[in-house]
Amino acid sequence: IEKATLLDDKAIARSLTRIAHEIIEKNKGVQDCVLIGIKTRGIFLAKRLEQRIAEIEGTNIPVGELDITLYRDDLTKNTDSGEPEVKGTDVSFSIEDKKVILVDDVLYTGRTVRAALDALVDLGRPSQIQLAVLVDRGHRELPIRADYVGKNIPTAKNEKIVVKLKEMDGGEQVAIYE
Ligand code: 3GP
Ligand code: 5GP
Ligand code: MG
Repeated sequence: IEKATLLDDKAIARSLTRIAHEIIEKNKGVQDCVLIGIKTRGIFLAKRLEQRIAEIEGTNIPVGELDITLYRDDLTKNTDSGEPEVKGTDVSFSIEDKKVILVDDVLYTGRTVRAALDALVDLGRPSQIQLAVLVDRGHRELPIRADYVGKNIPTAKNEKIVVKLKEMDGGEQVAIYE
């Protein structure tokens, strides 16, 4: 049951524009920065951030992809059991001594990001790893936090944040469901 729309298309666009500015500000430009999107929607968000950064700074930075899924396919039961597994990486550039900015749609327990950190360390030695998410819904189970957050959305564990992006969902919306 949909309870509320939390971000519409304009709000998503504004959040991403702000995060792009924050990335540039925090890193004093985007020298040595690379973006790596996590599986489906994080990849589209990473590509959008790259476009905005290019518009603002006039610099194109590399964008890579990580595919991380849960071992157990029981998301419909709203269980948090099952550990995330890195299924694939598509990073066609060196991350050695780079500032890697991980991008995901929703940050929840932090286990997906933990798996992503493992995969990155296997690829090389970045000088820094930062994290950008469109939504932080709380309930962390690991000491992981995001450097850039589109919107903090306090949730109950039985609630679900649905993120729709035009690239794959034919619409733009962040909504909360019960
Ligand atoms: P994404 O690939 O765009 O991140 O994990 C597969 C999909 O299921 C995710 O899409 C995500 O949007 C959705 N999803 C919804 N609730 C959950 C959840 O509690 N855990 C996980 N891992 N995914 C969820
Ligand atoms: P975590 O590993 O932090 O528990 O969860 C992060 C990953 O699970 C993200 O990649 C995200 O896709 C997915 N996820 C967790 N909770 C939600 C949610 O409520 N909504 C959506 N859309 N994705 C979620
Ligand atoms: Mg995701």
